[in-house]
Amino acid sequence: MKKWLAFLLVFLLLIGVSAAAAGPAQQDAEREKRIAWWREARFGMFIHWGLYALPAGEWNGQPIPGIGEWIMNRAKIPVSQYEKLAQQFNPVKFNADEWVAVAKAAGMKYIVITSKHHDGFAMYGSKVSKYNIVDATPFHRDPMKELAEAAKKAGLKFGFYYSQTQDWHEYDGNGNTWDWPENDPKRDFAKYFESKCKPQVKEILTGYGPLAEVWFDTPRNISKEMSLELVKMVHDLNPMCLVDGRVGNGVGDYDSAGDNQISAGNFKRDWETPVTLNDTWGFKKDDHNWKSAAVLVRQLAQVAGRNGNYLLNVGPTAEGVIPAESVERLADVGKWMAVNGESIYGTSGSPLPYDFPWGAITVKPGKVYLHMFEWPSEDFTIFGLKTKVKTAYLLADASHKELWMKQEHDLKIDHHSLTLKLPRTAPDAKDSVIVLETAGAQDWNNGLLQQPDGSITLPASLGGVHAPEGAKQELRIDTRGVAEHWTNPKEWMNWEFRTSAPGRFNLVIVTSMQKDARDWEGGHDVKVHIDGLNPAGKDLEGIISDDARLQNPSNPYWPYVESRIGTVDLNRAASYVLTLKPESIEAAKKLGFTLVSVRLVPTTR
Ligand code: JFZ
Repeated sequence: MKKWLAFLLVFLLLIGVSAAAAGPAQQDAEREKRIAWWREARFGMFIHWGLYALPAGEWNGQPIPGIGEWIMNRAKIPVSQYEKLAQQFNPVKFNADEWVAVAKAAGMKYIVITSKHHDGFAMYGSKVSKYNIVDATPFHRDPMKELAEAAKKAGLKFGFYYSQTQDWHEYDGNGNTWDWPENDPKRDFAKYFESKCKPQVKEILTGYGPLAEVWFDTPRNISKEMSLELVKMVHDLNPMCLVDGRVGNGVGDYDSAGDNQISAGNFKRDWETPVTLNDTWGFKKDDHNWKSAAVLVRQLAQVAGRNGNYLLNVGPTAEGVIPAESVERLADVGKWMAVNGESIYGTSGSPLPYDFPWGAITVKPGKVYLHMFEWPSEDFTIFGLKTKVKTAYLLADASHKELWMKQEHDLKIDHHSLTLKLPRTAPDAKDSVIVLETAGAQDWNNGLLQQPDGSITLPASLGGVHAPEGAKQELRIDTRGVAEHWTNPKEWMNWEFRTSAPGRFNLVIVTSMQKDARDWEGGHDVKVHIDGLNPAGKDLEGIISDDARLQNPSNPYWPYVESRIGTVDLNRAASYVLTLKPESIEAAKKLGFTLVSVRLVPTTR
């Protein structure tokens, strides 16, 4: 064989081997490229639009509880009746440019819209199934083509939601147990996956321009092989297209929080939370429980402060109109973003692993953004920033007039503090942003520190979790930062923390209720021991009781409960270790000890 030919064959073989064996490092490099725009964007529009907008939460004259897009499931509407909705679906007021303009005015950088939700109806011109908006409705247009083009024209990224497992229109799909028995052995999900799911995913990937992401949902019992197959299909057809975490089995490009869930802890990972403007994704004519612009802005800042993306949903009507209340609130958020967007776009999460009662922190190289939800009535102090602050100013002040500040380092206890004098009134009651410009890379003391208000918060998400020697640990901290499956009193937690202002403290334990305050379990008998007291104090013991309710700043659907355990003297500025050991845990409801945090609050407050 000619030498050049042999060389060429070896060269091609080497390329083939290296490409096939793209190891984790290369996959990571590709993901870093793919996700760069998404980290910059931080804020997107979710759109749930489908046949369910017609009944709009009512069926046979009866209101159907729950989220609007689940009406077929909640009212157990047979396919034969539900599919008739297609004949009435004619969104003549749909205007793609208007929808995109609402997103752009809000400061949103990407749009993700339902191409096929659990009801099985395709909102785009599918060749795989006639059950779609072009073939089965009097509209006969493909609104997804119009929306994809409008988004591109406006410079917004565009992606599709696709329900890869649930399909209540199909015998072999998952989830319809009212037309066909759930355990019918002839139902074949693999057949559905091959004949509808994959071909439709290919359609949305190839028919609407380069997608920014495919947002899969409710993986349920899908196999890891199937999840990986979907990821491979997306990345083979469009290497720059992101796949969300709900593709299942932990193989998405980023993590997906539960609906309206604002994650806590491990700030370094990429994650996104989908949030409703009211209490439903799909339009419901009687859902008027709209979140205020202040709640939306604060949630956006809270999520960005935890290194996440905020995907805020609108549910257009069957006529193709985004409800006025949604448009109004998004416009208010957009006014805030027009002034403060720099503190959200392209930022990373707070370097400090705990929350602040006053707001949230986002950072960029050389800048710290303090999001003040509560405006201090006196000087404002923050602990833990070691890096020199060159200047501080209000982001809303175009002149960047410098704020008076004092930065100190108490060498005796290695304690860093920064104090700012602020104007009497907040520039924006929703969230006023203070900018700290720092010299060089920021260095923080990210341990658990006593705060300027004297309080000390020990979050469950930052505690040491311990199980008895050799036993399988059940207690785990979920993405909300709440302890779950803590039903074994032999499992315990501890935290190391530091004080800078000695004193007497009320010891309070915060636990979480479950969604919509539907459930909570108290009565646990807990013991608290603190190492580092001099002289050594006695242990505290108390019962987790519903002494007070706390609004959960991260999520209005999951309220907190405060239980007072006792008082303790921390009479030195020092490091301590607090150990929390249950004597007994009530678990009749299988919820157990849903710890959120242990708090030490000065008795003088
Ligand atoms: C799913 C859908 O069922 C729902 O209709 C909507 O599209 C929403 C965005 O996603 O609902 C979920 C999915 C996951 C969780 C909760 C609701 N979860 O992980 O807690």
